[in-house]
Amino acid sequence: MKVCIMGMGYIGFPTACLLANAGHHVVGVDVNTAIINSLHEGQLHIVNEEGLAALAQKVFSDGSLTVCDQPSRADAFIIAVPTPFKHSNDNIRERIFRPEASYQADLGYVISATRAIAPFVQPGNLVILESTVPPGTTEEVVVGTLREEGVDTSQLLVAHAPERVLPGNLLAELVQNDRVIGGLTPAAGEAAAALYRSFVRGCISITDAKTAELVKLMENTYRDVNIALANEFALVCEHLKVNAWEAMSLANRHPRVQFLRPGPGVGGHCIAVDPYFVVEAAPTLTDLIQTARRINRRMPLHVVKLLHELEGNQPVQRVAILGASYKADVGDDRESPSLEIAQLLESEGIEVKVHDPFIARYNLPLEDMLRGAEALLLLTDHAVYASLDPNWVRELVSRPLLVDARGVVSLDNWCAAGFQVKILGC
Ligand code: SAJ
Repeated sequence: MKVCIMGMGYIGFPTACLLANAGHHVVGVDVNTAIINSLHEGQLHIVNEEGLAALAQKVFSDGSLTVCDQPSRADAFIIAVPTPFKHSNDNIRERIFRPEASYQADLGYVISATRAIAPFVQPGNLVILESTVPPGTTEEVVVGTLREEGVDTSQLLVAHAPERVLPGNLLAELVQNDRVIGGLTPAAGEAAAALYRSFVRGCISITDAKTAELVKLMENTYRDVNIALANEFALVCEHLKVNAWEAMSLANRHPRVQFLRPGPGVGGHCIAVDPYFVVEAAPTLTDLIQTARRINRRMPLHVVKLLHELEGNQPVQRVAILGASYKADVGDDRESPSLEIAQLLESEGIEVKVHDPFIARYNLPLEDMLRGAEALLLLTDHAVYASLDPNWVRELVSRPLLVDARGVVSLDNWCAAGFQVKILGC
């Protein structure tokens, strides 16, 4: 089958490689010509993903995958483009305190990708939306836009096929994870499922499009609410002078309890975004979801408060942040709490340096950014930070203050090296 995939991002590109490897002829399309050019030069724009480089090299060299900036006729079209939310204001405090219902889904990329394929869509083609969207988008926006472009959609097979992959384990999860596929008609669901069965080894469940759209949002909202519960108990434990990490570890020994981990906030373009799509669909029925978002969105303020408690009556002027990425051992700073905390500190006139070994612009020599720092904030639990030698760090900083927002450092070792340490949740 010939497949045209719109969006060569961290979902579209690996999916294109897997479909090509499964015997399809795949054309990958992206409007970002820098991505297309780097792929033509054999350079991947997605790194730290095991097996992806080798798979890409194979499907490019055997010609089963080609990439360009324009769609073309195909038997199946997959739309895998971003669906961020609209930031009405880049003022960090404004963003933290904005009401939940003011966060709207930005479907601009979905609409433009749909318009781009319209001239090439033929009766009988399969059109699949992979992007995470508010319930109803597949029918109202994808089919609606195709109709606006003059396409007779009555003969199309249209479906929604959300992904569940965890960055850092993309290929394995795209192949192994179960998948939910929702068709606007049963035939569309079956046709989409048949296409994904060419590389998915997990169980494929077929339902209708709106159910599949909501299931995806439910999965990520579930995670956001449970992270908020962990964060709220971290605040309670600080108040009661209980070690939250010990308490949650003990609570998790219950066969039906599974606390997630407290942290400096929720980043990434999924968990931090998708719950708002549910709020947008049912603003008066989502008190818990909105409260959880508020709890998680305000964690960066709490980390700044921990720093100010640690500095006492000698305000710090230079802070070093360990970790720009929104989560451990990946290089992605979208909606990252680390960068929000940096903005909050800079708004107080504090000089902030950010280090991250997974993101090129922050991958400066660690000792250079530690030198002279008056306080360290460990905000991303990259494995490399958990193994830092506190005595080596002590030699570099001008004041031994550490806030650990991920509960990963050894309190005894850092205190023995002369640090005053605040651990979130303790
Ligand atoms: N986080 C915590 N505590 C935790 C877990 C996560 O504070 O216990 C924070 C992380 O530090 C990060 C954010 O939440 O800032 C999101 O982290 P994540 O581990 O949920 O990872 P994502 O957003 O990369 O992936 C999620 C996954 N969804 C679920 O686990 C339900 C993934 O399967 C989805 O495919 C992905 O969203 C997506 O694309 O929707």
